[in-house]
Amino acid sequence: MKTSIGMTVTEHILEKQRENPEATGAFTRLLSELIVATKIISREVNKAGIVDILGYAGRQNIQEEDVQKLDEFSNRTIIERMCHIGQLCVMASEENADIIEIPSRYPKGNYVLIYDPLDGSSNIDVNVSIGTIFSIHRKTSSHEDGTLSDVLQPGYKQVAAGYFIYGSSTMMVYTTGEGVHGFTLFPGIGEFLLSHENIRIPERGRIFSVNESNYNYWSDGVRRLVDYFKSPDTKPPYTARYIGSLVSDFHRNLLKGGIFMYPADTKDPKKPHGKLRLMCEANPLAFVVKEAGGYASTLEKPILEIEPEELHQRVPLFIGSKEDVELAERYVRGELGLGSNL
Ligand code: AHM
Ligand code: MG
Repeated sequence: MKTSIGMTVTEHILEKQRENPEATGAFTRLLSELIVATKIISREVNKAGIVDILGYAGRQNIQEEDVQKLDEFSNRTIIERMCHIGQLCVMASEENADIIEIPSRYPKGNYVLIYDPLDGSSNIDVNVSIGTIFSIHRKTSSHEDGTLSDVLQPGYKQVAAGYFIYGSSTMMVYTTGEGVHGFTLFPGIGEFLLSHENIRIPERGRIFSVNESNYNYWSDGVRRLVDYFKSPDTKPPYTARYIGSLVSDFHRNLLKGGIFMYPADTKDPKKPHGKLRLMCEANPLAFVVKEAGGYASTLEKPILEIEPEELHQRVPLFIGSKEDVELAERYVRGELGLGSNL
C-alpha cells in the first residue's frame, strides 16, 4: 500500500479498497460517513465549554448511569448519519438498550456497526479528553434486516475497529486488520491527515493505569499484581497514570507502552465483571491493540475470543503491551508473587 504522512484518511481507505478487487466501495462509504459524524461530534465537543450544552440530561441510561447532553447529541448524530447510507443492516450503541434497526424506508447493507458514542463523558465538564469507539462486523444472518445475532459476534470476527479521541487535537485511530493507523484532524481544512503510520505498542511498558480506589474490592491476584507494579523492588519501576477516560488512557498506553486495567470487583453486586462493556469498548480496543502488537485479556481468556451472550455484557479488561498483560495473567494464576522480577 502506498501511504505517506499527510494523506487524507479517505485516500488511505480508498488505497486499501483498490488493493482488494472484490471491494465494492461499501466499506469505504460506511467509514467515510462515520468520519463525517465524528467531525460533527468533535465540533460540538470543542464548543462544550462555551455553549450551554453541559450538564446532565436529567435521566439515566439503561445501565443506570447518568446521561449527559453531549452523549445524546453524539448518539443521535451517529444514528442519523449512518441509518440512511445503505451499508448497514443493524447498529448497537452503548446508549440504547436494544439493537438499533435501520428504518424500512432506507436500503440495507451487509455491515453491523457497534459503538460507544461518547466514552468518558463524565469528564466533559472538566475539559478532559473523551472519545467515540467503534466496531464493525459483517452480517452473518440471512435476514435482510440485521438481528441481535449479527451484533453478538466474537471480537476476532471484527472487520474494522477504532476510536476518535477529542483531545488537544482530534484524532482517528483505526485498523482493518492490516496495522493500526492514526490520523489527526486539521481543523482549518476539516480533514483527517495521516500522522501516525503503522503504530506499534512497545512490547513492555512502564505505565500501569487503574482506578486504585477499588483495591479492597479486587481479588487477591489483582491486588498482588498492583502491589508488584508499586513495589520499590520492581526494576525498572512502573509509574501510574489514570485519567478515567478509557480512550485517553488507552491511547497514551498505545503510544508509550503499558497496561490499562479495569478488573472485576465486588463493589457493586450488579456489576460483578467490572465496568467496561465487551461489545462497544473491550472488543474494538482489543482488535486495535492486537494489530499494534499488544494484547487484551480478561486474565482468564483473550478478550477477542469471548463468545458474547448479551449486548451490554461487561468484562474485566487488561489491555496494552503484550508482556505486561501476560505478566498480569501469570500473577492472577498465582505463578508469580511479589519479588518475582521480570
Ligand atoms: P462511560 O462509557 O459511561 O463514559 O464509562 C466508561 C468510563 C471509561 O472511559 C473509563 O475507563 C471508566 O469509565 C472509568 O471508570 P471509573 O470512574 O470507575 O474509574
Ligand atoms: Mg463508554
